[in-house]
Amino acid sequence: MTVATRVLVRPPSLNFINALSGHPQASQIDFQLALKQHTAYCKALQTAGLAVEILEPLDDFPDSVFIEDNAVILNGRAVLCSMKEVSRQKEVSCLEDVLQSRLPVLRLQAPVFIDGGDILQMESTVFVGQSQRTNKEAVEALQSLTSKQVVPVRVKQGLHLKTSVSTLGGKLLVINPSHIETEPFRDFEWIEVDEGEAYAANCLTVGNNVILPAGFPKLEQRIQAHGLSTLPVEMSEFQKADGGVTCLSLLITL
Ligand code: CIR
Repeated sequence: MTVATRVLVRPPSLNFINALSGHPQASQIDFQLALKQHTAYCKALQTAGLAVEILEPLDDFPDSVFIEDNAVILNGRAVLCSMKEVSRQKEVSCLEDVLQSRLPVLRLQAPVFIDGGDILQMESTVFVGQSQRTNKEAVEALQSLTSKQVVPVRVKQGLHLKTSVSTLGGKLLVINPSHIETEPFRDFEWIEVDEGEAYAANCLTVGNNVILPAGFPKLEQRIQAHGLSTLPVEMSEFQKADGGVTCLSLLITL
């Protein structure tokens, strides 16, 4: 399994309070608290062993903190996403230059629509959420770029595939089975999140460390029972903008 050693993050800009969101507390985002939480998140990435590169905040793009959605790193190449949300499309162009100096870059175009939050990469399979943001054309486009099997997964509720499934490494996943189709994961073992802990189904594994939102003790204990270390981070302000821990970083695997 290729392990990421570098990660790109983009701190929230003042405009973050206007992020797209269906969350009932979307209008109550506290920008200063979001900044503080973002800094602590970066520290957790470092603790997990990653070299963290902090990009410039983008004042014009409220959702640009969710950098995971802008690109997919596949086979040592950066695949720039064709994002369905008009307000997010130019985030991708802003990232293009940054990525071009680091690895080969290619860009997907409509009729493909894809957000990085819908892409879950495992050892020999790439799972692609079929969500409000990512279509079947994205499955075909990614299949033409990798020899891994590319498998569509129906997202029944929630924004993205990875809102409801995360890898813990190897063949182990965390899943919220009420929000996504589980049949495509039949060859995997998984921990099911409890009712009330659905938000923690989005967590970020780096080697033996799992970064997860703070306040979900049942899941945390079950992850630890698998011999993994947990790094809880406060995520309240990003949750109000429909984002989770994976959304805040772009892992570079070469
Ligand atoms: C959006 O609606 O696009 C942002 N407010 C949230 C994006 C979260 N990203 C992710 O799950 N990968």
